[in-house]
Amino acid sequence: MSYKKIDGILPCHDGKFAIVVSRFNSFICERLLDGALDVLKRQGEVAEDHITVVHVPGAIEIPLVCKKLAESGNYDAVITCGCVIRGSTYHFEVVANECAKGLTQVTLSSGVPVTNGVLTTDTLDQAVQRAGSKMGNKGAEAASAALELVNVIRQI
Ligand code: INI
Repeated sequence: MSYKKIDGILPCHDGKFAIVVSRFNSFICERLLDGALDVLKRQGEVAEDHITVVHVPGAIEIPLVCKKLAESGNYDAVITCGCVIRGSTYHFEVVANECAKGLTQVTLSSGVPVTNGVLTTDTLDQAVQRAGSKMGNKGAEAASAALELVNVIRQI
């Protein structure tokens, strides 16, 4: 007996992708965007005219725009790039939790993968480390997950 195996591969020439990027902590978010674009182009082999980049004010606004993009029927996956850094108030928890919850809700309700490239860190240094330095690039990770999911879903 041999089983059917479904594994995501990364190349996705005809896939259409949207990237939602937060302006809050833009110094970090633009590096996450660089990482996401690099993976889409070099590993996904996605043409630039199949990629749409949307900027929003902050992480709280990311899920709504993802929902509009996912429901438009124009994209196979939506990638997010954001950065929430802990301050001295409860606001961090609200922004970080509501954003993550919103992304999951949009994924499940729309059936379009929305991948999470939103950093939630205690310090700016931790964010820098995850935006293209020693701990990788969370935007690149989210783009890679999006490519893989599009290919997995196409095989199901
Ligand atoms: N938005 C972020 O993307 N990151 C943060 O760290 C952050 N903090 O800490 O406040 C943040 N707040 C703004 C929020 O996302 C909304 O844009 C704002 O509340 C307007 O709705």
